[in-house]
Amino acid sequence: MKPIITAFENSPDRGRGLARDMRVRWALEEVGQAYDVRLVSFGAMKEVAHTSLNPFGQIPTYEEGDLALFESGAIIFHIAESGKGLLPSEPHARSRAIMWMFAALNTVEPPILDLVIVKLVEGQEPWAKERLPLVEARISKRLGELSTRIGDGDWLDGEFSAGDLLMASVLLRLRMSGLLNGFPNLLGYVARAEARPAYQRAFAAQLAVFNAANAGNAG
Ligand code: GTB
Repeated sequence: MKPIITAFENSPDRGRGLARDMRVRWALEEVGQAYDVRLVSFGAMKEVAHTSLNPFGQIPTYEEGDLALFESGAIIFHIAESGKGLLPSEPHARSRAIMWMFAALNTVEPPILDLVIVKLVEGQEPWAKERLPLVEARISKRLGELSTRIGDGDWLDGEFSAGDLLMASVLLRLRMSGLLNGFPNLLGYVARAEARPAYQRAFAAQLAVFNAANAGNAG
């Protein structure tokens, strides 16, 4: 059955692939699963038709028959369980890949989200300038730890997995900040992830949505 995901009707990231439908699209492309997309506006996200799928009124959601999921990590875990290359079959390697999924979402992503908040949401607060270097230092500490662990490996633990998909998605959010630049192996890691054909297809699909929504707005 073809799943349906939700995505921004007009993404505030301007098609840069930073919204969380991108990681779900990428996972679906990795396992070769065709999907449909239902686009939602910020208003529609808060209406019952959507909050019955995601009580927090956010994208992405995932519907497959009578299964409805929200939370990108849970959706990707579900997709990965289809057994088509996002989770190793050897039990210990599989557990470690799942561990890296949690590490991406629970340990690496939170300070990165703090950076988005301090820059975009709290940017006008009188204390924002003082908070920014503290947040950046916390991110750099995490990046240093991750960089040491990855070393000269291609991926986090052997073959590419759902752990890498989530970790690379999380790190990509940092591109504009320049914070990755001090870690050449993480830059290489992210570049390898972006070069994957499945990533390219997912990126093109979300960009097409943004371009269609904004056709005629140029100039
Ligand atoms: N933990 C949830 C998950 O992983 O699925 C978080 C989902 C989430 O934050 N969804 C955001 C959303 O629906 C979109 S992705 N926001 C609307 C709302 O809360 O009303 C976050 C996002 C938004 C914008 C950019 N951007 O412009 O660069 C990047 C990422």
